Amino acid sequence: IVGGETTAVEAHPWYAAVLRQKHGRLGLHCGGSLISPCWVLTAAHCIPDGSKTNMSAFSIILGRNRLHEENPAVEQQFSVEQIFVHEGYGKYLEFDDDIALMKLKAKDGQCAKRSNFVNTICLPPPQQFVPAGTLCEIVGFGDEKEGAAVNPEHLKEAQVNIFPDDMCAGPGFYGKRISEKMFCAGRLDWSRDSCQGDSGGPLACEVGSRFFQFGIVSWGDGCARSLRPGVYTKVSKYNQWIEEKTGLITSGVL
Ligand code: 4AZ
Repeated sequence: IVGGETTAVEAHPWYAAVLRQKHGRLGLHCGGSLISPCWVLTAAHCIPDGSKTNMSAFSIILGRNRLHEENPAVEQQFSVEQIFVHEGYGKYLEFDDDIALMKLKAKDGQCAKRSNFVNTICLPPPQQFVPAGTLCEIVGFGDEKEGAAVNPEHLKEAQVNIFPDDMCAGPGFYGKRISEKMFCAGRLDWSRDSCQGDSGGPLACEVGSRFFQFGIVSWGDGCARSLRPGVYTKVSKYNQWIEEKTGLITSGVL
């Protein structure tokens, strides 16, 4: 997260740190969000080799405030037993359908347990979206500036505005690289953005004192560059896909 501030996971208890073993070391790979006790939503581009990925390389940590400090009293760690990567990911357009699901492996019959540090986020009803200009939050342990060598030790959040679709897909912005299933968010002073390591994490907006996940951190040209806002997967285009894969239903109202 570029700009913004250090936060506590208690304020975003649905945030999931997606770690992956690489060259023998377990490190931050992506973000994700807890949408039900056993399911984490993330980005397709967070799953190397798609459905053929080595699931045992992943580790999901819920309730973590510091990247390199275990806190067994409050955090809950899981391995992954199933992964679904969207069938359309990158098929016709780079980063289109950038959405994936990871199923947590239950420990003595249970996955995530609700606490002050761990809770689920609501999915928006099908096709529902927030008006352009709405201020929403992004959260993660990703880079604090483009090309940073190290991740922040403390979880960060930033508030970003939803941009009008015609602006995001307009000349001078991303043009034809934006599909109907993506949206942009950022600040008009380009001071706050998601960045490498935040991918897969949630963009959440408060509607009637509940947080709904409207976006998944997907891509962008660099981080916090002018005229280059962060691009997010539009979650409310995928209710049916999520239901198909998980059996969860999200037909409520905001
Ligand atoms: C990345 O490399 C990445 N500014 C994530 C988000 C953005 C750009 C790049 C958006 O994972």
